[in-house]
Amino acid sequence: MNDNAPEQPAQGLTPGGSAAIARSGNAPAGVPVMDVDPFSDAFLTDPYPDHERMREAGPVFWIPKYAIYASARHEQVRAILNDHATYISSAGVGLADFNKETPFRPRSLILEADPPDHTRARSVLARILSPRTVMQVRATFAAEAETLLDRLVEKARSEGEIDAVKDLSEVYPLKVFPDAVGLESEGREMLLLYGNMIFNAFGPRNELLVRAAEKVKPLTQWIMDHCKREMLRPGGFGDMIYQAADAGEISLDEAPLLVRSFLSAGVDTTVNGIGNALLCLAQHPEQYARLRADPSLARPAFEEALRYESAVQTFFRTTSVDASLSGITIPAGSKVLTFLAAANRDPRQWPDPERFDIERRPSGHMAFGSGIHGCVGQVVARLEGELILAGIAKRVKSLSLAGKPTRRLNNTLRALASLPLKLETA
Ligand code: PQP
Repeated sequence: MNDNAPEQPAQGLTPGGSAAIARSGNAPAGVPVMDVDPFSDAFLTDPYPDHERMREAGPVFWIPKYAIYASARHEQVRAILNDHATYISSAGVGLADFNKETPFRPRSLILEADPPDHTRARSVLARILSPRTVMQVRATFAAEAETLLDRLVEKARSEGEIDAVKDLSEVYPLKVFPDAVGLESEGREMLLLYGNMIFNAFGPRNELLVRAAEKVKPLTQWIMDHCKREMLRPGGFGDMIYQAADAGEISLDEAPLLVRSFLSAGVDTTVNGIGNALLCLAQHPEQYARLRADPSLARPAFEEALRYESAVQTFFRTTSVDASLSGITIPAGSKVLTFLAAANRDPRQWPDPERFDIERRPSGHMAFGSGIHGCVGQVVARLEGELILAGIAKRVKSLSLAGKPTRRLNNTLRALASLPLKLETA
């Protein structure tokens, strides 16, 4: 029996579903069992009480609903992510096991790869997204933040409030990152729908994924068209991938797939990183007051928001061999779910983890992952977060909720649909 088996196959998509049917839900002996569905609406709406139960259950536990191993503690999540030979990515970093079923799209050359394939792709992207290269877009990113925030303050003055999601956290990443990649302006909103689909597809084939996937065909076509060299502004991040192909670092047919990684990963992540940070600050006025008094806290404040409300909540790995973790044997070929966001509030790692404290300097948080797959875009992500928070701190005396924020539930992302804010301006 499998209550996760959908009645109808989702069009053009099979992640999660068939794998869940094939797996047995029998708990392995000696492993704590957690009867949770980390992809249910209730869990995704407020994951934190369940995170605590999971951390307390043990260093590693079993989730019968999906027949997977999982960890919610910092030490084990970090250990898993840092042992890429045992816990591989090439079988997919979602629930679907690529060794048992075909990925719903050609697999990513960086996210869903192991060394040595991963190493080549990674070194190209790491150079393009390095502190050195990103420094060259800083002035442009800063100017765009200023322009947008000036407009926003005007809007807040005339209308009394803003929606920090529709007016800010979606607008800014959708402008600066695709500009840096060298993508045309027309049709960019597609990236939000595509991101929503991609991050849902790391979970099971539940309602969230089926609904996101209904729109997938036209999206996929648009994305693949815009990965072509002639669609990308010369000198942008996208074109730089083709230059790496010219230099023989990757092949010419790998280039569009690496551009696809930019388009998959570069918007919905920072949209929610920024949205979550603004929510944290609105909910903790005393913390906003400290940022307001010292805008140089923008960067550490963004970092603490990543720890406290991690935009990317989970990732899977798959064991390549029988693994042993904190005394528990995980057989080869098992899916292992890492709860990044739960590790980020593990009291074994963080003093007073439930406290949002912008001066904490939470180094070692798992919001960007860890190890060889640790976020290659983190320099860009931090830049965007810092510029928005610093720009707000300069203009806004205080922020407060003007209504109840609403969530956009996603199998992987902690995402907001709306965030009504009142801005008291100078
Ligand atoms: C969190 C790569 C990275 C980035 C891809 C891909 C998709 C998503 C992400 C997740 N990602 N930050 O398709 O290569």
